[in-house]
Amino acid sequence: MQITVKNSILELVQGDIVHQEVEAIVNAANTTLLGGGGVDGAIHRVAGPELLEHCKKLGGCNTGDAKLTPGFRLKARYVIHTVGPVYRDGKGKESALLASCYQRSLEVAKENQIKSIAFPSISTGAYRYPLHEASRIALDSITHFLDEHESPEIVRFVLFGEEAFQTYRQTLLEISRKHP
Ligand code: AR6
Repeated sequence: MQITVKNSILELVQGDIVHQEVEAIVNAANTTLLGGGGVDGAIHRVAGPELLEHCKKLGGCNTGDAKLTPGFRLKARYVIHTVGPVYRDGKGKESALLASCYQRSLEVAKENQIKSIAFPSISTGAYRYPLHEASRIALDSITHFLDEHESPEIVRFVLFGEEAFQTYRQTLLEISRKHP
């Protein structure tokens, strides 16, 4: 499924982010940037040990921020590492921090003239953000950014599994009424 926002395409696919042929893939990392499970583990496994060596020099990353590295052995030329919030009860800064992950990743992409980018569903695995709420924040942040900046040309969400895909699909259908 895809929608057009200004000059960009926002699309949803079900699959594994490490196989995406885009210029940059986004990693759902932690503040150390030294690897972990989930998407982070999968990306490091395919990128190879050079990625960890490179990340060690970055001095970590704050929650809600994003940092760029090469993709090493990945098909993607770059990895943009962002750190999502750990979900507690939704009453704190979780939603602002999650929105910031998408915004900062897209800013980093723009600064580096990246034309195509793939995102995983940040914070909805080990960090336990409820999928439906997270999908709304993710897709709202991205459509807002594309509306204002008209870059990158392609933003792809890569959802791992049927439930995540269907949840994002439903949310994108709701949003697409605002971007016919
Ligand atoms: N491709 C696409 N999506 C994936 C993949 C994949 N290969 N693998 C998992 N997902 P998570 P978080 C989905 O836990 O919640 C790590 O240890 C998964 O189903 O990867 O932000 C880090 O080092 C879920 O919907 O990231 C941090 O410590 C979504 O990606 C912590 O986990 C995010 O799940 C970050 O937790």
